[in-house]
Amino acid sequence: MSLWPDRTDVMLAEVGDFGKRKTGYGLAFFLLFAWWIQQPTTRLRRREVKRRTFCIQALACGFILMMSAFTGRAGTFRDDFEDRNTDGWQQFAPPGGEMLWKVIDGALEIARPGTSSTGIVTGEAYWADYVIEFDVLPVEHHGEGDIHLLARTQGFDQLLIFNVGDFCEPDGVCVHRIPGDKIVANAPIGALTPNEWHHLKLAAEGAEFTFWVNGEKVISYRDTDIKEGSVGFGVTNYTARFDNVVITGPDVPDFTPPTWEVEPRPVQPKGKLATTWATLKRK
Ligand SMILES: [Ca+2]
Ligand SMILES: [Ca+2]
Repeated sequence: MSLWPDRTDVMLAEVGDFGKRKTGYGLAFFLLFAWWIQQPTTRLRRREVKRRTFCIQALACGFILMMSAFTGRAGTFRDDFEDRNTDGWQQFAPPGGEMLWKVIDGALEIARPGTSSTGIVTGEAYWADYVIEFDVLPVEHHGEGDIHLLARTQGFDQLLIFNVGDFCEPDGVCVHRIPGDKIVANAPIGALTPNEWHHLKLAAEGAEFTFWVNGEKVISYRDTDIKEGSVGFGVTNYTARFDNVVITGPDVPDFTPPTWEVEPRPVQPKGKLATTWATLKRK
């Protein structure tokens, strides 16, 4: 199932699909040309056949080089939500029902008090390697909960949740792995300070996952089994705003909204994170 709807952000899907169509047409044309050029005619001499075969080999090398360059090119998807819609995004949890995520003042806002999570994702199930980063503003902390970054998501059967909050034990970052439903890594950096913008970033490269909070690398996690899936974010027991999403990767289509501002939003300096984690043990 594609997450890209046929509306404003249809350009995203178009860019990706166009690339695949172009590749298919190029391959078909090349094979047809290779077949045609080697067809012997009554006037064709042995030397001419040799010359044409050499041409075919040279063209094949060029085509392979072109294809490897094309398929190895990483795309970049950006969303600043200034167009006031959630096109290209799909609410991941809770499934079905009312859309909880709303664009307010050019940012994606979610209000989710209580212990039930919600998430929103973008991309495709076959996306493997990518880097995602975004700004997040915890507006209200309703109780024990987290801001989530969701990676390699295949519905509820598989996902890695990089939590930042005070649900982790101790407070800070913890990685929740599904399947298994267990915490597989943590970093006691404290919860995010409310009402300040923060910057979260994750790199998923093969089996290696690296997670940064406000520019500081806080988690390196290795997982050889969770290989593909869409990407996004979510909250539990928070009201929060998300903005300035940037995703890069080999499968990611290029899209930058015309309203995109290159200047990153300032984040709080290191050291202002909550520091109560060291003494808290709740379980
Ligand atoms: Ca914005
Ligand atoms: Ca949009």
